[in-house]
Parts: sequence; C-alpha cells; structure tokens
Amino acid sequence: MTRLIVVSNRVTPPADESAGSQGGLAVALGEALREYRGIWFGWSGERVAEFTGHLNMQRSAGVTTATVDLEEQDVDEYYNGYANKTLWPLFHYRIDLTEYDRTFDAGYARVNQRFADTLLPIIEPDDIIWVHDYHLFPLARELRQRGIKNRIGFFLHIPWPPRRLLTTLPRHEELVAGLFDYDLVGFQTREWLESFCDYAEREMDATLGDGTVTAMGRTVSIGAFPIGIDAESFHKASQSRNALDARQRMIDSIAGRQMIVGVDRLDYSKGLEERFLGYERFLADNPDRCQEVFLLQIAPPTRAEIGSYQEIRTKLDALSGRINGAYAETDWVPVRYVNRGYPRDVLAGIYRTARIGLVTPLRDGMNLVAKEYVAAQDAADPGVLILSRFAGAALQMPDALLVNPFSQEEIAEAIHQGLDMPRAERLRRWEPLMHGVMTDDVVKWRGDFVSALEAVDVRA
Ligand code: ADQ
Repeated sequence: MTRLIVVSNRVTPPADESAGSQGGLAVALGEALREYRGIWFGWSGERVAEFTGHLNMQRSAGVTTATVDLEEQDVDEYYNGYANKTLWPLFHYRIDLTEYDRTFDAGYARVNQRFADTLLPIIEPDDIIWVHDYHLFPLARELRQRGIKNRIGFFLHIPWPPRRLLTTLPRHEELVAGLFDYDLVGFQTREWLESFCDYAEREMDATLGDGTVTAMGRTVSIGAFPIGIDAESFHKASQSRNALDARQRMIDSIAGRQMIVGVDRLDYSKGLEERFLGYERFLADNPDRCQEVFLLQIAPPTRAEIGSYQEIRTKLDALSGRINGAYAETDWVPVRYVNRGYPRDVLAGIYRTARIGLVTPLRDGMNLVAKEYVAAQDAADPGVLILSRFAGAALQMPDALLVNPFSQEEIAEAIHQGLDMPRAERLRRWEPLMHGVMTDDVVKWRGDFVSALEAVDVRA
C-alpha cells in the first residue's frame, strides 16, 4: 500500500485534538497521514552540540513522526539565516530586509543534505513524498542524487515573487532549478503560479505546456492548490464551551462597544504597523464615533532571534502606546495589544464576538485568519471581513471589503463602512464567503494535491 511521507521544516506532533490548540495544517496533515499510514518527518525544534542524524520515531494520535535535532550552527544559518533572513523577506517582496550571506547558503544546503541522508533509510519504493515550503527547495534534488525515484511533490505556502525581485538573489538559478527534481510543484494561487512561469520562461528558457513546465530537459507538473482551513471543526469550535466562555468574557469587558479584531504572528509581512496607522486615521477622522469601538490585536512574537522581528516589535509597542496615549479615556483604550497565543476554540469565540475582522497583510501566500474569521461567525448576525487585496485569500473572497493595506485612508474608510453595514448586507457578503470556506477546506486541498501527485506521469 502507498504510504505518504510528509516533510516540513518543523514537525508538530499531533496532540489530543480535544485540547483545541492544534493548527489547521497539523490537523489536516494528521488526518492524511492516518489515512495513508504515513510518516511526518522534520526538525524536532531541539538544538544539539553536534548533529548525529539520530531519528526519533514516535507514534501519537495515530500518526508517526520522525524528527531530527539540529546543531546550533544549522539553526543559525539554515533556519534563522537562509530561510528567514533571505527567502522569507525576498518572497514577500521585501528586498530592503533581505540579507545575503554565503554562510547562509552553505547552511541551507547542508541541512537539506542532512535531511535527505536521514530520511533515505525510511523511504520504501511505493511511498509518495510531499515536501512543504521554502526551507526545503533542494530536498528533491538531494534525494534523487541518492537514488530515490519515488513521486515527490512540493507545496509552497508563501508567494512566488516577481522575476525582477527574485533575480536579486545570488545563485537564484540554482535554487529554482532544484524544483525541477520534483514531479509536482504546487502554489497557493494562480498569481504565484504565473509569476513562477514568467521566471521559468525568461530566466531558464522553459517551455510551458498544459499544467507543465519543461526546462533543462526535465518536465515538472505545476498547479494552484489554495489551502483552506478545517472549516467544519472550526465552525463547531466557535460554539464550544471554551468559545462561549471567551465570548462572554469579551462581551463583559466591551461595555456595548464594537470590537475590531486582528490575529497575526508578529511578522512584518502582516502589515501590523500600517493597520495601526489606518485605525489611528479612523479615530482621527471620526472623533464623534471613535469611542464606539476598540481594536483587539493579538500578535504572538515569532522568530524573535532575528533583528527585523525585534524591530517590528519595538515599533508596534511604540505605536500602540502612542495611539492609546493620544486617545484613551479613563474608561476606554482604543487599542488592546496582546502578545500571546490562544487555543483555537478561544480564538474562535473571540472572532465570533468581533464586528470586524481586520486582516491586512502587505503580502501573504494565502492567509488562514481571514477564513477562520468567516467560519466562526454567527449565521444570524455575521461580522464584516476587511481583507488585504494582496493576500492570496483575496482571490477567493471577493465579497470581503477588499483594501489596499498600504493606504491608511482605505483602511479607515473600510472600518467606517464595516461598522455601519446593515445586517442584510453583512449576510449578503458573508453567505458566499462561508460557502467558499466550507467547500474549499483543508481536506479538499490535501486531497487535490495528493491526487494530482498520484496522477503525474511516471518520470522518464
Ligand atoms: P502564516 O504566515 O503563519 O502561514 P496564516 O495563514 O494567517 O499565516 O496562519 C496563521 C495561523 O496561526 C492561523 O491558523 C491562526 O489562527 C494562528 N494564529 C495566529 N495568531 C495566533 C494566536 N495569537 N493564537 C493562536 N493561534 C494564532 C503561512 C503563510 C500563509 C498561509 C499559511 C498556510 O504565510 O500565507 O496561509 O502558511 O499555507
């Protein structure tokens, strides 16, 4: 029987789902792995003095995980370095934040080789292998060089940048050439896929076919597979005991005001600074109304070892303090800014209480928060989603209030419109959004990807 091997940078061992703290991706992949008797392979998150290649195999909640520990230098050069100081900003169009350093390249190559060496002994001839994200572009090449002929697919969770930006990366050709050792490469949207094709045609002299790209004598299948959430269970979670408790606590503290909610990892790509400024513009433009609302921004810190993340955190601390200093009254603060994570059911209850979900990334592969906000709404009285037109999700969610996240005026106007929106219009917009979120969920996403990988013509 075919087994599925999922490979990602970090492995999140499937926990007790009733704990409600699992990410949608972990839930979705967990289900796929159970169905296919699969294995989830990646970094444990632990650091050791010297890399041993020891594979820690564990089975929990019906899923087998296989993890390796990495050396401090690996984490610095591969994870904090090439993945998160070079590729992440570049692929989010931030060449101003992109750091190029040869030691990062070397660390990235080394960890991909180490992953391939460690994974090799557990691959069986009929396994299909699904590699995730920008940390692992060269993994298929490393596996092929070690004789692996299995079907290997790759899914990119983040945008594909325009060609003119990507060519600022030293040795970009080598990075992209590595993708041609996969059988299938998937993107979140057609926009990122087209951007990839543009690069391949212009920089690699590639030929485009029907769902394929051929370059350097190799053909790879390509497709857009927009990721969804575990919509049904998230919707249920929004009515769970914990969600209702969270909702009641919020209502008690709101004193009849309308809540606007933002939930994001603390990352410069999420447009938090611009969002705060847009909200400040709303307060300035509507002095008579501003006390009707407040903004709850939940933003747990991530990648805290990286300078650009420390900078954005400092900026947001200052900006939230400034807005509150300028506008707060003794019984009202305009911004509640919280730097921690919450269990999924609590989050669902918070989304359900908010009149507006404010999701304004400057650039995002997809954005699952927009979909979670929609799934958590009360069908009788739904809230309004304000969504950046530069999130991949915007292509699937035209009924949201789409804004340019760089424009303070557009954010301020959309907040105004959202607060005043009559229930009939809120329903008219929410119903198709909810239909889309429920239909194009994470189960469909993984089913579509795995079927497409299984359907690829066997490699020559
Ligand atoms: P992310 O950049 O992490 O994902 P996103 O898609 O919004 O962005 O997913 C974030 C997840 O973290 C959501 O499920 C959200 O609920 C959760 N989360 C955020 N803040 C939280 C908090 N305070 N407490 C608990 N949970 C919190 C990357 C890409 C995206 C792409 C996804 C999936 O950058 O574009 O949509 O992968 O492919």
